[in-house]
Amino acid sequence: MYISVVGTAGAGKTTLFRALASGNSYGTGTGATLVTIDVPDERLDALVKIFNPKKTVYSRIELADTVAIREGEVKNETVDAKSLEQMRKSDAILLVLRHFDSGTGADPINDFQTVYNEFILSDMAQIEVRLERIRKQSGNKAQGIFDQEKVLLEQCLTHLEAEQPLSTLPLGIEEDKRLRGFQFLSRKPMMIVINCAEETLGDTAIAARLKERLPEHVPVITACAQLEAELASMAPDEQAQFMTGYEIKEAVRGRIIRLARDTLGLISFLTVGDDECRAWPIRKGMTAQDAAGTIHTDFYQKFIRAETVAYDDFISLGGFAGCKKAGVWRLEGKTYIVRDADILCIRAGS
Ligand SMILES: Nc1nc2c(ncn2[C@@H]2O[C@H](COP(=O)(O)OP(=O)(O)OP(=O)(O)O)[C@@H](O)[C@H]2O)c(=O)[nH]1
Ligand SMILES: [Mg+2]
Repeated sequence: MYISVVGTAGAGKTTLFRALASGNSYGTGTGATLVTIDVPDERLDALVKIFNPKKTVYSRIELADTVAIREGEVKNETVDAKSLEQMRKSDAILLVLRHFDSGTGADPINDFQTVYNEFILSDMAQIEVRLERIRKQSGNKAQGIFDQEKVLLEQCLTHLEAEQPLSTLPLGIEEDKRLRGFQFLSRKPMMIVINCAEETLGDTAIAARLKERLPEHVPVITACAQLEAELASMAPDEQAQFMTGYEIKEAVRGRIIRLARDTLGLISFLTVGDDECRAWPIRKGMTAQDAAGTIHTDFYQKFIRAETVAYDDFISLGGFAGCKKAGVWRLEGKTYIVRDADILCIRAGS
């Protein structure tokens, strides 16, 4: 799962990135900075205690800290190239809005609009270039395919011209697939963090005002990135006291990881063994065969059955033998819809 932290200049992107990256090393330099973080998983931890495997693999998030977005720069592609590349290949955008005064006042709504406009204009520019190319191809043998693409892109363009992000354009599965290659920024799921000063941390009014401008599905949270970065750098015993002192109920890292999983509709299935215990992130609604394919493409082709046990059953019944005895150990077929925290063992042909 790729997530880019974006925002206007001095919004607190790097500070939030540091809070999220805590404990994981990352390079510094010009352009985008990348870090890979493990998704904490209590269920995997419990299984590791039971199996004591040689290797434990958590789900991972690849996070990019990007360079500030200034008016006109994304649209004209003069923004830092590495940052733009990261934003485009992201599965989701984490937008940071400054709600602390850094000498020039703070206007999170205006900053939001700046970024949103840039995304919309950038997508429009991309579409116009593509449409121009399609026009030049007219008379080509593959005209039918070009015509279909043209209709779809013109539909997108009309939507964008009405200042609507592509994330709100309802499309069929095939059309959605056709658009994927363009990596349109305004079609990406977005999560917003309003970066507050310590004093404005309890202010809910700004989030409410922002929500009025947003499509319903865009989540907004408030946090103080500076406090969170400090918190993340502390020893665990200091953290509890710090959190009580500042009335932080849960560190922003956990909140954002959960938000990202919800926003992207992700769940995890688990595999266990003496060699490796692992959490595998998949999209909700995936079949057992698709899930098997995420482990190994061969498993998709040669899928026979998935031995399946729910994590809660596994724990409460003391393992596979107990589950078999209780009749909750199952052999599921190709079309079984995998549930969150299913423990799977894929049977595949050779
Ligand atoms: N008061 C306050 N200051 C903050 C907070 N978050 C960041 N800052 C300060 O704001 C300044 C900019 O923070 P950065 O994290 O570098 O912001 P950025 O968005 O990465 O900035 P650019 O990459 O230069 O666009 C730094 O001096 C931070 O210490 C916050 O939550 N509260
Ligand atoms: Mg920065």
